[in-house]
Amino acid sequence: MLKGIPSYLHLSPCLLQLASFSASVSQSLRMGIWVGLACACAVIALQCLAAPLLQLKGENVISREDGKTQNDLILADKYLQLFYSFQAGPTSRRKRSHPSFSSKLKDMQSFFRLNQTGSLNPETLAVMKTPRCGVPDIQDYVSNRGNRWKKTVISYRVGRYTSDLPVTTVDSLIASALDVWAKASPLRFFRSHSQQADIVVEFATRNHGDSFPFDGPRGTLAHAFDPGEGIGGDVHFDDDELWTAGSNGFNLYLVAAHEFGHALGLRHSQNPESLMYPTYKLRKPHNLLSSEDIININTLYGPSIQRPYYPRLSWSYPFNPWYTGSYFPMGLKDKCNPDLSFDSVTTLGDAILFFKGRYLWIKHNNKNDIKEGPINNFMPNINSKIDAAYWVPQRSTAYLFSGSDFWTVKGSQVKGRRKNISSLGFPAWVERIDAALHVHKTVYTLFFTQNLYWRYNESQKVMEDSYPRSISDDFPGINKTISAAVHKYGFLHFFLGPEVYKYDMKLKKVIGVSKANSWLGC
Ligand code: RSS
Ligand code: CA
Ligand code: ZN
Ligand code: ZN
Repeated sequence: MLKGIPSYLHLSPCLLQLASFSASVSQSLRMGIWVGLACACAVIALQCLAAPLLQLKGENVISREDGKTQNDLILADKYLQLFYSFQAGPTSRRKRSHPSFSSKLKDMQSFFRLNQTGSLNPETLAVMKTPRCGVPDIQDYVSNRGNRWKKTVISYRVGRYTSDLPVTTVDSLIASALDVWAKASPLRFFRSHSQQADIVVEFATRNHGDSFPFDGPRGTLAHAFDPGEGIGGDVHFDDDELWTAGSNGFNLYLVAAHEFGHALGLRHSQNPESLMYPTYKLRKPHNLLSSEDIININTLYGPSIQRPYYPRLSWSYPFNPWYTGSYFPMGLKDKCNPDLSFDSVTTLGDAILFFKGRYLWIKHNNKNDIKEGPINNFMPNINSKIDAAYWVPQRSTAYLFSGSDFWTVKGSQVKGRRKNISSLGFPAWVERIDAALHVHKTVYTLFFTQNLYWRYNESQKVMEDSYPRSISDDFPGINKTISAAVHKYGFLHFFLGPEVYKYDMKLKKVIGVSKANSWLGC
């Protein structure tokens, strides 16, 4: 895989040698001879981008009986080499009727929905002479997938903005464009607030430091680099275009969604209905992806995970109260299973609640007895597994999360209807919360989702701007998915499966590990 070449110019080494098409074609035509194409790939790729308008202007020097000029034939030859992986021998020794020339010509005709004659007719030549960017069609057609990220949680940030749109509009169009792919795949995107990010988005004009200058208004609108280190995955928009959120210019959401396809490793499609089609087309904002786009992203990353259910440490007979057929207390033996883990843990007044499946244990601080039973024995409206829970003492209110919804509980009364977590400021790609805790004596609630955490300000009721952040960066020693979390006795307690990590916020380190079931007196 060639790194650092925008994905839409992902050329095979052979094609790279020919990527100086525009320059070398006109030169070779002028000279009337085949020009050696042994330049270094980077230089050639740069030339390709520097002259992306591949307008195949022959000088029609040598006429031939069949009406085509020698120039047309050289043009066709080079066009097929550049865009259709045509392996050429020296022109003088190769017959134009050679099957591979004809079959590559058919490929090209098929891509442009021309009659597949395999011969260089005027319609085919006209298409070859149409201005276009250096997008190799057939390579995309044969394999629309390239390199891939070796992870599913991908960070992004916007570097330089355009002045065409307010910053907040750009942010939201970029987030929506990423969401197009998040919905169709297991990929999740989060905005990085540090310099480091997998996908860096920038608006730039002409020469902008990556050897692939933009071409001014129109022509190429943007480019993106294949997944990879450094510039890999980055997306650049030509700021000489007029960027809009509507149709009065180029729609940033549509172009960004296409570019993010490249940044995830997708190539062009020949289907005009596909988002990965190589030319700009106004589309309805919903269901941007064709079934081909979806198949291609799924082939790279697997199918989408809608409202995933990750069994953390599943209960097995006889420990699962639902398997026992009994709604009633399981007895000391069961809750003292060393493999016991909780879905969520929260304080509530002077009690601690432990949720597992649809079961609940309630332990009062100064009492040894533990109340237990199905959650709806205690909160009749709730019949679901609780993924995360926290309590805000100032309001004497608990919040219980299940999938992308949450309930507000005062006392044991469920208040109002279940709400969606988007009302707390979570973006659509967060589909469930692993754990939550309220840091007592502050206004902050921390939410944990996979390897990220978020900070919510309970007093202003806003999710703080510089979040999500990485859990392992800010809580050294907490490197696994958090099953449950609680702030108690002045410490944070992270339940990672059957273990509990006691975390000192001042020392910023784990100061002890114990068994989850020790909290139930085992
Ligand atoms: C990409 O594949 O990542 C880039 C692609 C893009 O910019 N395509 C050009 C495009 O559609 N431009 C529209 C404006 C010019 C129209 C004239 C004919 N023409 C991103 C898109 C798919 C969102 C391709 C193109 C069309 C082009 C060109 C390029 C003339 C150079 C010159
Ligand atoms: Ca342009
Ligand atoms: Zn660039
Ligand atoms: Zn493209």
